[in-house]
Amino acid sequence: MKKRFLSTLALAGVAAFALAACSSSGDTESSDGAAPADGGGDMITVGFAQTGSESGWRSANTESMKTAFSEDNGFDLVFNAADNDPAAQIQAVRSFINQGVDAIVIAPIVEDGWDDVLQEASDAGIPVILEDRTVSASDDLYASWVGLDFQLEGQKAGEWAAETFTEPTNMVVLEGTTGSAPANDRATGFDMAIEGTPIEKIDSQTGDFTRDGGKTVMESFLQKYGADEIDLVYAHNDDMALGAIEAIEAAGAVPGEDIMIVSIDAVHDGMQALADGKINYIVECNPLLGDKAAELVKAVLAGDSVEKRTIVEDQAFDQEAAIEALPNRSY
Ligand code: GZL
Ligand code: ZN
Repeated sequence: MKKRFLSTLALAGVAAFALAACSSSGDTESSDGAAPADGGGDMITVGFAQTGSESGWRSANTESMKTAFSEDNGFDLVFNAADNDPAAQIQAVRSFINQGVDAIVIAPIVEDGWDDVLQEASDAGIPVILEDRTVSASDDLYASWVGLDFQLEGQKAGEWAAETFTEPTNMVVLEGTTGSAPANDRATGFDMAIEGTPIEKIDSQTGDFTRDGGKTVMESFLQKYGADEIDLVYAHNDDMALGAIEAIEAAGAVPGEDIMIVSIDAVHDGMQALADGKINYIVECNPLLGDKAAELVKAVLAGDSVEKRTIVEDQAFDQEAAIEALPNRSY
């Protein structure tokens, strides 16, 4: 907030005193002798526009971000969760610009529609860092993105399916939020990996990354085709897979056996279902992006040059690996 504060003071004609006071505190060590968090000793005000709270993954990601953007780390965090509503999320970013925050972090619900508000942030001299999902706007409009390779996640899930299903197979897909980078790219990667295999996608519909969405869509697929006609479910995230498990069991079929399931995220409840044999394979999507995002904000505000893209590594789990990994996972 210091930048905006000073410009206001300058207008009020008390610039000399305020500038001197601020720059001298900027030069001196903080009280405990350690170098101030952001070099200037002042708190960095960050507006964080989160998608909402649609899944277990999102809770872990929000936790990671709030931990990293703490007061102890030199941040004053203004947090907004947009309840999976792209218009509300853009409104939140606009309000951060009007508040004159020092930096803005966004986990963009959908890829498109960001050009105008990102341009407004740029015009206001407020750097934007993207975390998790990304946008289709030009990368001149944001300082950096830290996230995951969603297409590779889809590809890994598809490669498992291609290896596992060598006979004619009917697959249904529970898609993530329509227009989101993970939904788009996980579909692309998976479809490429199963090209030429006997796996046929008989239906595909969005469950919006939520358990309820996954359950409702799976119920409609079971109504439409009957459990016997569905061999495989590809869920773009664990929460929808967990909803699908409920629907499959309610229909009297056995998830992981009669109808096999491949999913993405590797959140705790998904890994538990995998350990229990109700999901057959999960590709991880690492939600712990807070530290890297905070590092990028500090570097950008300090005027350092930063990588435009930072991709965080993912791994994949079968049942045995899930049983082994479960006790040590933090989310
Ligand atoms: C992926 C993230 C997705 C998760 C879902 O990085 O954006 O959104 O896969 C979450 O669980 O809702
Ligand atoms: Zn994309």
